[in-house]
Amino acid sequence: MIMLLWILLIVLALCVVLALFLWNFPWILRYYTLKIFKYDIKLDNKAIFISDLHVNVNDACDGRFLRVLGEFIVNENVKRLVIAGDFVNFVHKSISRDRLEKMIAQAVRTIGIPKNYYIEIFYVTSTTSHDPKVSEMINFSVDNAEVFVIPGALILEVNGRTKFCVVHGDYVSRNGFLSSILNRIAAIFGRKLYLERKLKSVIGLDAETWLIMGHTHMPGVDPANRVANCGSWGSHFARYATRTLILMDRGSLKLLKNLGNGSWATIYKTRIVID
Ligand SMILES: [Mn+2]
Repeated sequence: MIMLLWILLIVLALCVVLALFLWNFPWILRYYTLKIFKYDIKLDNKAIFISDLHVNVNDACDGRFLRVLGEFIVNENVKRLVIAGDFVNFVHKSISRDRLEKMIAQAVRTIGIPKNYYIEIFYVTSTTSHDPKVSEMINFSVDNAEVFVIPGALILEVNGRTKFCVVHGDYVSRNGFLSSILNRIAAIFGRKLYLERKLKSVIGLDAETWLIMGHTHMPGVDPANRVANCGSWGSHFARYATRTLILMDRGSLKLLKNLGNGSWATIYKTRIVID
């Protein structure tokens, strides 16, 4: 009898582990899919890719250090900012259009974008993480900034050619902490940016397209596999802010790190081919 109880307990535990496993990796059962939005952009301007800002939208005093972003954007004259999810610290639930606009306006001001500065902000939301839940592309202005809230994935076609797919990254592994552990373990075995590469194949992107994500809070660029991670600006359990961003400037892709005192270091630079 006790033996049977043990067997039942073990079977139950295995079922729970299997359920959590399938829950964490949505692409296995595809119990939901990523929506993909495409934009055709010209490459006469620079673009910044950034993620995991985790702006505390309920706390007006928080996030002052994020103003270095606004300064950098103005100094570099960047007119396109692409945010790969976790822009705000919120919960993944539906909110009214009015509340969404107010929340994003607060976040845009927190990162120090001047009110008179024109910029297009593409905010790609996560599908399960800290971003509010939206079901379709939403467009509105915050001061002089044009904001596009895009749920799921954004493909930026540069000069009519597909070049960048921007996504938060939770679709490949929902739990952010577990994702960072998985990428660390994979890196030990020589497979850097493993989840980025996995997601690229899950989405079915061609080898030429760059996949840019966040989520793991671990920055990196792999030009051979054309995947990159923006890092993070918010501290989380066992994961500290890397204060990094990716700057696309015509023929190059740079991973930059903010060192404080207004200075930035180039951690990585690679050439990209844009026809
Ligand atoms: Mn995050």
